Amino acid sequence: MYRVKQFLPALIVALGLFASMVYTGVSRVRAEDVPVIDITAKRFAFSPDKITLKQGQTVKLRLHSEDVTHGFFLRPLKLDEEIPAGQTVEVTVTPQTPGTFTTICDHFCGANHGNMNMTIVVE
Ligand SMILES: [Cu+2]
Repeated sequence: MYRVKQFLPALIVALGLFASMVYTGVSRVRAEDVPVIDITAKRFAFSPDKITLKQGQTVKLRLHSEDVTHGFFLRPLKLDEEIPAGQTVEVTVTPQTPGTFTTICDHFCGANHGNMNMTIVVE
């Protein structure tokens, strides 16, 4: 009995580690398995201007600004990114609702800013 008590804390830690490893393996998509979609922002358009995602499939969006700071906003997909001038930001998204959505640039970037958008289709 004495020995069991002595090793109990170590046993609990080991079980916890094991459980967290299993949990991580089940719930997370491994980073290298996530498809990457490159999107370029440049006054006053996104390129490509339309992408299609699969419901429930995680993708990484790599957003790059070729000129000034742009926004990337789409409430239904909980996307609200700022793409700083000349920089690249990454955001992971797992769309849950099928539909056709319009992502807008919500960071004023010039005269034609209001027309800067792209379509994300979730099927
Ligand atoms: Cu813009």
